Amino acid sequence: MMYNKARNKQTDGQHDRQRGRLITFEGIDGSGKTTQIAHLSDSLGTAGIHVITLREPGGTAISEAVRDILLDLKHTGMFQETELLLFAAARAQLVREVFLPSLAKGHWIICDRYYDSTMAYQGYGRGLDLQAIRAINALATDQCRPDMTLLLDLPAELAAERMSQRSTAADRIDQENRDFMRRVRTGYLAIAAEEPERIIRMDAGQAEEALAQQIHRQIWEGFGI
Ligand code: T5A
Repeated sequence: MMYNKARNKQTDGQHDRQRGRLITFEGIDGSGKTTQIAHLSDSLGTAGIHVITLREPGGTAISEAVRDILLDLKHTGMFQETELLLFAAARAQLVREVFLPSLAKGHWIICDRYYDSTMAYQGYGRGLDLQAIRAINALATDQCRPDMTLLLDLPAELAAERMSQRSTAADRIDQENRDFMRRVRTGYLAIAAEEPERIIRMDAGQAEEALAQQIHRQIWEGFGI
């Protein structure tokens, strides 16, 4: 499905940041977000559009410190509610310190994960109350919504296979079991069905270059580049 430019203009009025653009990438662990963000950032740069690339949790000194707490393998005793609120805390800082001022200056931002991750992981994955998460997300984000979200959709088995082939060590959430990641994927698909104008599902099982070209087409078409 191609991104609906006309529809998105209506939601732009939600915040005073008309000039910048916020693109987010979502998907289960190992779905290829980091890889595709690098391709997109390069191709936008070649087109003369400078982009800021960020990741969640992270992107500010405070948010990176919260990330360390969240992903530390030692923290096996973390309660689900603590986890939810820490993700929200990291996000609240990122939105106010980086997103809103940068978007107001007209910068483009690509962010690896945003509030849809919390709905998918803490909501559908952990089973925390979805309405409560929506309210917490609203507070954390100050209604700053992405202009477009690319959901890299991949079966949990394939993502796990890719992760097992790379050299970096697993973090606390990487270590969740396959059923957890299946529920997260189901959650993402449900979220995407609720907001088809914003969230574009991409087949992340295809080859890296082919997916990069599809994403390129979506962005160029969606933003009239
Ligand atoms: N989290 C996060 C929550 O629970 N709630 C929240 O609110 C938020 C914001 C973050 C963790 O926190 C959780 C989700 C996560 O578990 P992270 O380290 O940032 O942790 O983890 P991820 O975002 O999942 O990042 P990953 O690096 O693990 O996965 P990516 O970026 O999706 O995948 P990528 O690009 O690194 O690719 C994975 C491997 O596959 C290969 C790559 O070379 C790499 O080896 N690959 C491909 N192989 C074949 N074909 C392709 N098309 C490929 N594309 C990539």
